[in-house]
Amino acid sequence: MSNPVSTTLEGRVAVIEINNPPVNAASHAVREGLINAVLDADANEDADIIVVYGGGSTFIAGADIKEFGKPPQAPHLPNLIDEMEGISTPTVVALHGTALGGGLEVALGSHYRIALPTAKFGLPEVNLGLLPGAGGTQRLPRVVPIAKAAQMMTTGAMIGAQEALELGLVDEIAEGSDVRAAGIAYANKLLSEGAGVRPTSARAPSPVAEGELDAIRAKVSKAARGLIAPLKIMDAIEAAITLPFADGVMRERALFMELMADDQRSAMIHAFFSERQVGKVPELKSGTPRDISVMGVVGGGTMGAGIATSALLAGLEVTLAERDTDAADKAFATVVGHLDGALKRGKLNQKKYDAIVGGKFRTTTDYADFADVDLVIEAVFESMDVKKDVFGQLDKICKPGAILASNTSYLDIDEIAAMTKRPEDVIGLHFFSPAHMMRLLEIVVGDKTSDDVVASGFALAKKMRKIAVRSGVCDGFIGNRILNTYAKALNGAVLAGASPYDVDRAMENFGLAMGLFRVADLAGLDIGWANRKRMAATRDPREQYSEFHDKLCELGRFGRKTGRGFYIYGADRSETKDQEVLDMIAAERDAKGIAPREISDQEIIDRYMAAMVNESAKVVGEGVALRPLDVDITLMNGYGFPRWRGGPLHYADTVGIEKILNDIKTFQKEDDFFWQPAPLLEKLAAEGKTFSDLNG
Ligand code: T1G
Repeated sequence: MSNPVSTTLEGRVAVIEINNPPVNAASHAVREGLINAVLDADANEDADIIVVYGGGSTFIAGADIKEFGKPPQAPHLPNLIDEMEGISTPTVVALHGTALGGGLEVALGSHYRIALPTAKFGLPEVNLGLLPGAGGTQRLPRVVPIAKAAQMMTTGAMIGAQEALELGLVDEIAEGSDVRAAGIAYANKLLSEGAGVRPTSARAPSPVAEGELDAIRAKVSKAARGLIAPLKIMDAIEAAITLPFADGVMRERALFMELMADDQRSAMIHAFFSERQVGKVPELKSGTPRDISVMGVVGGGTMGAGIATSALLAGLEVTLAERDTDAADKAFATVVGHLDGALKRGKLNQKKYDAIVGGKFRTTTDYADFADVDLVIEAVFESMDVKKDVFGQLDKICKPGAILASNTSYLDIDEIAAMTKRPEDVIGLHFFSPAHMMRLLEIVVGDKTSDDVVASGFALAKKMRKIAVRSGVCDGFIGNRILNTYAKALNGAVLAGASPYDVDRAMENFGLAMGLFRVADLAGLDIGWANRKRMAATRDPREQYSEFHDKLCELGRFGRKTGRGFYIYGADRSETKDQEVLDMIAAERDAKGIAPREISDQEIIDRYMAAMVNESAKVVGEGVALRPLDVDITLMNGYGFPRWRGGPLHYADTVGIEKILNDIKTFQKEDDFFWQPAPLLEKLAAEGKTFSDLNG
């Protein structure tokens, strides 16, 4: 492999360029090339100062994640940075793009830092279940305030150049966009000022007030919810404050190796690469995306308004239709409310806001206004008849080549497409609520959907900054089909003896933000009720159906929105368990002759995971999902499955497919109809293979 690092001499300045596209990851070749270039420049009598910068679009965006889990090769990044910091020639890093992880650590090991105005900085190792392992936990607290260092490392959030300057993380912000020229100019300025070496490690850590670290640690551990890296980061920061630099670095190394060996690391790296892999679908090779700059939205309810907002934030023009003017005005106000929030959060600037509210966003009560849109998406009531009627009308109105999309979360896209003369232009775009916040988008491909239309869906998702997952057609697609299945398994656990509150506790201790019954109350129990009614006619009589959900709905208890569901919701935002729910369940057990028994939290999780993995294996086996990673991404980004477990199928590989299969066979004894092992699961077990073998 050619050396990705090159050096040129500009006057008295040795200019070192790193070129390892696409993100200048600090691979072995980069590390080797960089340390040699720096030591050569230090020894070069013609060079009085050294500039290091990244070729292409960014400075080093971190260690090469693809090398993790493999035998580490010297030079190691921590040693490279220590050597770089310790030389006698002043070094400058010129920063643009994203200086992340090991990249920011290289910058912190340099004596001076200059940045372009658009540069971004971060230590996102925590998002990989790791901590900054090349001195970052020891050097950052010597440059920025402790609270900021902790916030940057425990959240992985990036900061911009202006904030970095104010914090002292960078010394200067250059004008223009030529990072190489900026670096050289700044180096010459430093030379003219007689600037010398300035090792960060020689600085004292930023001051910390009495009790400040404990207060930060308490906040961090509350937010961690089972992820261990943030707590290890706090241990490393404590070392930075209490130990000499060299000892602090040793402590960092030990903590880093602990995390490297932990399952959470491989789970989160699986999530990182899967999020980039999931968008690689066959239709992108054969299909050509159509330009989508004008969108129509049918329905201004929660989903319609959220979709419109997300499209507007992505720069599209949007026309939203409602049945009458009142409803249209209400939808307009809802969308503007979302935009106000985006303005406050800095996700939208005033100029763009004014352009949107001033005309890029319109409402109507006349479908004829969709005649020229590039794509129209319906988000109307979840009924096949209503959707068929809408698509029949859109088919007559929309221009040739317009894409007709449905936001249905369950219904048969092929049946909807059959209502039009252009089924090849029909696709499912299943957004998740709130659609302007949730990143997941299921792109549902019908039998006749053309490759161009699929490619257009993925291109639109990228524009809307969504993580798009390709799904085939089945009831509930990937996510809701799997949700329905593990919900049935957990309802079964309730009838067998657990309470809904036991189930929620077990799931939240497992790492979910909310358990099944809390989520149901938040989403509204009437949604599930409508779906169960829809399925009633085709429900198999062998299914052990739990009735307590329906009983609650018949009492008008739909959860938070009615102040009562599985929990009672007080005006003071309090939430309490409801004895009436427990009585209702006990009555159903009596009626069905079920003697309740003790169900441990572990058994609840075993049932939850066995049902989820089994149904996921069916979804992959049937080709509804392209790969196991598609299921993992769907459940992590749409159903709150903990990222540090890597998704249900990564989890299954971690605990062993045998274990899952044995659990299914155990539960099968009490319900042979529900617990049918998926053929793919049995095949993988028989062949000693894993789901990751199918991810390609
Ligand atoms: N290593 C290897 N490959 C990487 C990579 C990395 N650090 N970063 C990105 N890629 C690949 C990615 O898989 C994709 O590949 C392509 O580059 C483009 O990425 C010791 C331990 C930089 C903001 O966590 O956040 O340093 O799919 O699609 O949207 O302390 O990539 O094309 O084959 O995401 O423009 C810390 C991770 C590492 C940053 C660019 N660094 N990267 O976003 O492009 S740990 C990170 C990102 C570390 C040290 C430790 C983003 C980006 P492919 P992309 P993008």
